Amino acid sequence: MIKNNWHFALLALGLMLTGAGCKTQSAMMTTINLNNNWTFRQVGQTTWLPATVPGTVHTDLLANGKIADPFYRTNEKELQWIDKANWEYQTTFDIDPDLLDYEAIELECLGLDTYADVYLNDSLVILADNFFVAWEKEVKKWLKPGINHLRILFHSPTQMGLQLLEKQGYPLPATNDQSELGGMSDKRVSVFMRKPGYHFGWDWGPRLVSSGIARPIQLKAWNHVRLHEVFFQQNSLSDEKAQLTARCEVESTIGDAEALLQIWYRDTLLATQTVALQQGSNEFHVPFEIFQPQRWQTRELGTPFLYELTAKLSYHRQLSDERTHRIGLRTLRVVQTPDDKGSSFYLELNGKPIFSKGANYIPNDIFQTRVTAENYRRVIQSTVDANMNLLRIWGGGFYEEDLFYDLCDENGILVWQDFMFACSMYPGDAAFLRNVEQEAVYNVKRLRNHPCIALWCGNNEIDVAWSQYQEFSGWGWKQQYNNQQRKDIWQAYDAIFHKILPTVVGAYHPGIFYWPSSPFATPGTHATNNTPSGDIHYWGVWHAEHPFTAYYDNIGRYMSEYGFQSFPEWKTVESYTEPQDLDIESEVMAAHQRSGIGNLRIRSYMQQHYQTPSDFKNLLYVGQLLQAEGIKMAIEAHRSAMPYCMGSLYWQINDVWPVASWSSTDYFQRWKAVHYFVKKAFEPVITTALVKDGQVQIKVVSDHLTAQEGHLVLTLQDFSGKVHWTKDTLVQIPANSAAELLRFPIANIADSNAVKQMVLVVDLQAKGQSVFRNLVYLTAPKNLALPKGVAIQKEILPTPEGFLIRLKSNLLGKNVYLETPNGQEGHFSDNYFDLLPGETVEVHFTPNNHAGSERLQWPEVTVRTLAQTY
Ligand code: BMA
Repeated sequence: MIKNNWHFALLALGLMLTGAGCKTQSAMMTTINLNNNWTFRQVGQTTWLPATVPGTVHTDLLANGKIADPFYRTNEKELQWIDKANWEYQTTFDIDPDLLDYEAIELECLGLDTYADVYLNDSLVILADNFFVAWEKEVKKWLKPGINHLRILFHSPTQMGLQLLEKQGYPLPATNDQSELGGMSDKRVSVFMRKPGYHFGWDWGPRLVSSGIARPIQLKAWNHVRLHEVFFQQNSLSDEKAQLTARCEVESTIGDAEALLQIWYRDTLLATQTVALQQGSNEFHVPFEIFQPQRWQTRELGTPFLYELTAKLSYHRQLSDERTHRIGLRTLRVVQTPDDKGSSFYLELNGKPIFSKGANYIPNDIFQTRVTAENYRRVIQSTVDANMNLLRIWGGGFYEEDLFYDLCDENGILVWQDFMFACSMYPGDAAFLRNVEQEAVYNVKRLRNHPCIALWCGNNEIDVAWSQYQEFSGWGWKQQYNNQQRKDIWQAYDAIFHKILPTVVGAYHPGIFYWPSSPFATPGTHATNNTPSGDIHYWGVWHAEHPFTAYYDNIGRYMSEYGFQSFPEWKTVESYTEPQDLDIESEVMAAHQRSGIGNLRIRSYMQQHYQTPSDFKNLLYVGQLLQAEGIKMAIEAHRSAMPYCMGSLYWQINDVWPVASWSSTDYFQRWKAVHYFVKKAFEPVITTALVKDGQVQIKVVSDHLTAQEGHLVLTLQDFSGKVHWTKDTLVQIPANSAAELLRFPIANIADSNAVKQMVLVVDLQAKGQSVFRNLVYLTAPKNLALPKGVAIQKEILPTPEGFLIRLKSNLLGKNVYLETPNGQEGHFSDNYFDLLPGETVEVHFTPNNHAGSERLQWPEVTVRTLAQTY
């Protein structure tokens, strides 16, 4: 079946074009790219239309004007026929007669979605049934000089699913599969196939079940030997040296011969070894050392240093093949030490415990083939800019493109990598389990050279949903089955998540941590909101309508999920609506709100915290503030519980389409208010203030590895800037931990009438400089007597990168919201912030796609504040 590391498929060798294919060639190896000249049609139709590869049926139909934009209004509903049909794709390519002189020629399909029969010159060469792997087949005997024909038949994934469901004999839980919308009544077929779960709908995503050529296709021709795969395995690491082994997989068409393997760090030869080749697959281990190694670090610890290492394979004194990987040298452990409460759960990087600051990550588009390199750069830049050090790739999407991991490696972002299983139970027949195993081997091998990979996790929320060890916990799934079915379903779970996946991880990525499910506590127990071990998904705020302050009462060792929804900003809503749709309950807005309780929850929390605006655009804005305040409180709660709690990953950083969701940046990668709030809450040193039961409790949190002395300067001022009370306290800022600094009754500083016109400025200073400032209100925003007559002066000046916007207000400007309604699209360095009276704030505006040289369109910037919505 599988499976090549396609990352380095296109070697930096000479480039020439031939026919449809683009050819990369050396004496020993040629790669011909087959991504051109494709056409497609629905099986049974006569007309072939141009297709893009990689791509999907939906995007090809769209490009040909055959369907309307699936994201616009309720168009998604009209497109459900697409997944019921079979589709075929074809291309022709020219083969130079010389190519056939090569000993081996392989067809490599790096990703097929999903049930695909690949025909080369009318011979069936590949039968694919897994989205998540590459397919590789020796095809020399079917190739001919001149024109060759490649055709791929994609079977309807839903029709295939129905057959598999029938074979299973009873349905399996698949909570998020929107089968009704797909016209399939209660037949949830997503779980029977190895295809991204989110294609079938999710509570933030449309149901658009694609088919297509998901990743590039190429021919690879070679003589004698090739280096199929290299893993630079780190065996030990100290300040003096790193000991490594290059595990090289070599394929050979010859037996009883010698070849030479060399390991290079740029121009320095690190190791050389003569190896004895057997015909077929060979694995050779080449030990080598790096002295005075520089370490790969997350940003708060240092720089993410990368070593570019190359393994070179020579045969008969000629270079035959090479593989280059950028690796990072670091030690990384997940530390689970029993203590008086339970067990710790934290990442220790290079010997230092680190608090995981980050988010959950989903695919960037329902049609993943149209995510550009620029999109990947932006999502990782948003991660870095928000002071995060970890993203969790959630199990309902797909194993990401190599570029994603490259960017994480370069930027010092760790990755919690789920295997692709989420919120469902899966079949346990032999074919399915074999498929899962091959998928795991392929992806673990593909990703294991990346230093960003921190751990492998079996699945998302299945352990808690099924709840094997507590009859009346979980999501009520077990009770739907008879005893035999329950036994079989659990056996399948046990086989995948407790046997196959950990075994593959242990064999192919030794030393890395495997975690069976998220959340998970300890084997044989059921994880809850307060489990003192493992990780927790806390959804009491939102699902159970707990107040935001409950974030402080539901803290575990590692908070790997929690979240709150908001609508996207106006420009994004405008992209999918018409003026008559501008009501959150309208059919169109409801089609872009996939959580059944979404609008209800937003409204009820808004009533607790804000005055609900009647104007639609203001509702979007206040909805974003609401989400921002909630998530800020969660992060502050988690970080201030350090070192008991050592991780906070909110749900979710991105979106697959324009929608109301828990995301902090929307489908167009625009920052919501919450992303600005997260950025501040994840700063290395923060103060937190919990206002509850008539008390204010102030804590400090620091990620720095050394303790420091500082001053906590509290100033209570009214909205015109008049100071009513102030206090300066000498404080200790602890190293890599949190500490309470002060706790006092509100009544000590303001009477109950005054609180609605006061803001407590909590300024932490060290060495005479402000380190972090938190503005704390002593009552909910809806109760604040926000001043009328706020006048904000605005000055805009050009800078090399864009513009500087200087703002100054006469009175408190609460949640200043800057927009460029008609002008340049771009990014504000800060937004939705409170502007204290008399203070000057500078915000940078960076236009999108600004090359630096052209004349910039002067932005038209509007300024809004919360007071205007009341
Ligand atoms: C979490 C996730 C997702 C889901 C989200 C919002 O638990 O794992 O499955 O989309 O909640 O409901």
